Amino acid sequence: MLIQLYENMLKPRLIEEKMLVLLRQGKISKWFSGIGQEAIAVGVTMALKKDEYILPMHRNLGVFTTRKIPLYRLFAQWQGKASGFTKGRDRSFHFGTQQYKIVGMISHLGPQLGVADGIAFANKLKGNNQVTAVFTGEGGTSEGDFHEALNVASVWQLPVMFCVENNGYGLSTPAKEQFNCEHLADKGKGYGMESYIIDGNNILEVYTKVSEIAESIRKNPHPVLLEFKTFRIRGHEEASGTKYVPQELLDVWAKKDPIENYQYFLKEQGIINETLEVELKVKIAHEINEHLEVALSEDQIISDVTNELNDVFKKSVYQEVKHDSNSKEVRFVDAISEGLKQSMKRHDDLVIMGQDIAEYGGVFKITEGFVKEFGKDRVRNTPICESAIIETAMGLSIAGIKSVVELQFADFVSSGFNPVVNYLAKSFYRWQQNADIVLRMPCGGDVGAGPFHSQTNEAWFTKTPGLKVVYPAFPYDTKGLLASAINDPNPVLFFEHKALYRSIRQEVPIEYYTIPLGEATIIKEGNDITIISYGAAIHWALESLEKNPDISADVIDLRTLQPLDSETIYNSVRKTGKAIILQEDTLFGGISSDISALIHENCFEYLDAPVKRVASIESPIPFAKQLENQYLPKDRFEEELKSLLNY
Ligand SMILES: Cc1ncc(C[n+]2csc(CCOP(=O)(O)OP(=O)(O)O)c2C)c(N)n1
Ligand SMILES: [Mg+2]
Repeated sequence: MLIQLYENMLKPRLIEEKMLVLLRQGKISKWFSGIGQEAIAVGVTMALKKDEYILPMHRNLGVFTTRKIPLYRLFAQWQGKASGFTKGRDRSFHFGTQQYKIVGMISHLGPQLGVADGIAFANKLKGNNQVTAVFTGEGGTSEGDFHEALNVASVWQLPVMFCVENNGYGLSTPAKEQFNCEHLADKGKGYGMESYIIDGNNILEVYTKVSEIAESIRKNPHPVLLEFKTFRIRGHEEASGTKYVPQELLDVWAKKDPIENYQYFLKEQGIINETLEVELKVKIAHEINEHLEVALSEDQIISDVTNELNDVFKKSVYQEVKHDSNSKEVRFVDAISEGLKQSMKRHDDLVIMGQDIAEYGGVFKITEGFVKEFGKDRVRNTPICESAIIETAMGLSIAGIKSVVELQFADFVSSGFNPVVNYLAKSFYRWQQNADIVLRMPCGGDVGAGPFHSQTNEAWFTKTPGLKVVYPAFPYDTKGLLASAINDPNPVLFFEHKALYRSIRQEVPIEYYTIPLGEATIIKEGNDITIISYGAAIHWALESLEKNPDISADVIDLRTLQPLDSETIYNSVRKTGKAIILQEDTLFGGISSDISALIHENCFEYLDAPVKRVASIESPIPFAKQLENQYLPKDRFEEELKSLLNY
């Protein structure tokens, strides 16, 4: 074991020395050096079992090498080649691998911590006594994600080890400009969490202490905060240098090199000698050269557009479940509640998380009674921390568990925006790890609730590749689409218009059934014009038609915005020659603009008039009734419809 620790530290050091040469030769793009910090990555990885997840950062090469990833695969990854882990789609350490139970970082640093919570939560649910280790630099601890992740881990007593590598700097920012307390470990107390300070340059201390702590977590699941004191000997990345670091500091820490000191110790103890040292170094150098040759001789990746587009979402076969004729009239809100409950029964590990969703039943009472039926493990009240909970959902997915997250109001997704658009959306494309998550988004106006409880913010997401966006308008569709969204292994934002919750009723099958995502419906047929809409606005369009029975219109309810059913739109517009799109969101940059462009590009010869978009005015959504009515396009629509018909 003592020699193994030594060899495992030598390997990343020698690889790095080689990489610095390749960097100068322009053969790799960027390099973040972990020289001087190897004891932490190696010690932690050695203290964990092979099947326990580790979530490393950019200075943790030792995690990857200690888990024995073949070196040519790492080299290929850094050169954007096919034997790497991301098919050339992401660089450096931005990848994960289920095979080696490593979940790599996204550039934003902090989200790793919440994802670790999710994996640890899955382990706790499975009762498998596993510990999860996640890394961050001391700079990353200033991010909100750090606070949220530690808080959730403590409240839920998750078996996770938060490993902070305090290496003195975050890029050029010294630790004293990053946080105002003596030790980061001191923060543990505030979170109600055990914490320890460990000499990060002493491999024996790292390995021994982390092994003990890991064992205690396995026996009794709980989170622990570890602060490893260490130092970043080289620049943030090679190009940025160390000019701003006082020479005295570099000198002091140079004497604390973890490998040199350990080597000295091993020799003094008679555990290794000069011959063995040279032997080990030659063996590793040999391995590096051999694997480098393999990677260098591999061709650069060539892929085509179809191939790239095919990898944005995980493929899944739509599971059609038909319903029988037993139905009853229910409200929109009941359809969601029933649908969710039936999915909870169908997927017996499906977890739902959200604020006040357990005993209280959620602010819209959709999960009322769920705790009683499914228990608190599967129906989780969460602290107020959208980022960490969405990251937790990602971690659950990595561990193979589906989840539904209820945003209390769709408006609040902005507090968890980063993990949605950067983690969930990009994960499958980057390293084939799907995000099996549904985010339920109670949204929309006409409820007199002002700028932060009335937005319909689907356009924030429809433009981000990797996300599916569903936005039903009727109870029947809602129930079937929710079931399919949950079955779908990809991240789905499921918009539920609050104004419809208790105002719209429909006959809805009692049993579980599915409706495919990505298919619009024509809810009314006519010849003179095509009306395209979704959500509450569909009902506004129908009201206008009721008032004007002489208007003969196709009414298309999109139901899903991403993927968009453009064929149904084109077929209708080719028949009617006119199209009007009604959208509740503000006009600029909304999906109606894209639909309009698509119609112009694909149906121009069939058009008898320019396509018309009708939407809310370009202001935040106001509170007072008169202002809100003026903001919404409800009343303007009829006028615009008539004017387009008369064009
Ligand atoms: C959200 C975000 N802000 C800023 C950056 C740029 N950035 C990348 S690494 C880094 C410093 C990180 O410092 P620390 O967490 O101490 O890790 P270290 O590099 O010292 O290991 C910065 C500022 C980023 N990647 N993401
Ligand atoms: Mg740092």
